[in-house]
Amino acid sequence: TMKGAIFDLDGVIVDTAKYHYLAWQALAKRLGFDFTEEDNERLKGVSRMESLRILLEIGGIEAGEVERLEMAEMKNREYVSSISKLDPSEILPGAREYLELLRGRGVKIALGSASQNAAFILSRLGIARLFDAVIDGTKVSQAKPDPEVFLAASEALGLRPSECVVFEDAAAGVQAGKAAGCKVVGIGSPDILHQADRVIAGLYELI
Ligand code: G16
Ligand code: MG
Repeated sequence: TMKGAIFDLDGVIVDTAKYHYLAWQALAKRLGFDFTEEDNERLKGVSRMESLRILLEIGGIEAGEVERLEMAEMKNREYVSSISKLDPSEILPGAREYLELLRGRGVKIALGSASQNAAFILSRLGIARLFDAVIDGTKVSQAKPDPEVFLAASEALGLRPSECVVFEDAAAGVQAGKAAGCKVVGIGSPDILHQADRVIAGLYELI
């Protein structure tokens, strides 16, 4: 039985992908190329610097380390300005209810996100208090599909990975959860998330 639940943020609790997209698109435009919604799919669940690497590859642009850091900084400023307007109405259907249901059952809850803006987003959404631990991009160095974020989250909950269930929308995240030794519920399409133990369309299915 599940003693701990570890939630990815973007695509599971809130759709921040659209704000990431707008910010990456603005950067691409400054650099003189088009960045499509289809291209954006490749950035889901991927860390900021790896996202930038993919974006520059799409645009066929070479840039050194210092320049890359400046670009990532520019994108993040744009992104943070749009997520500053987030409010609880943007919590994905069923997410809050499911978190509350789990708490009522005594299940420990952690966040396992690649984002360095995760704590800010949870507070904007008004759900920070529902998490016993927050493991995010400020605390881990290896990006999903590396299991680090989920190993750290289960440890922070004082549980073994095998006692935890990971909820993930990205293929790399599902892979990371399995590699950590957790059970994984994929959120999205079974075609993409076939490595998950179970796939659902959204957390509303579980309430
Ligand atoms: C999220 C998004 C990614 C984003 C990453 C880093 O991951 O899915 O697109 O690049 O965080 O975000 P930031 O630039 O805010 O550090 P997750 O793990 O919550 O799905
Ligand atoms: Mg995600």
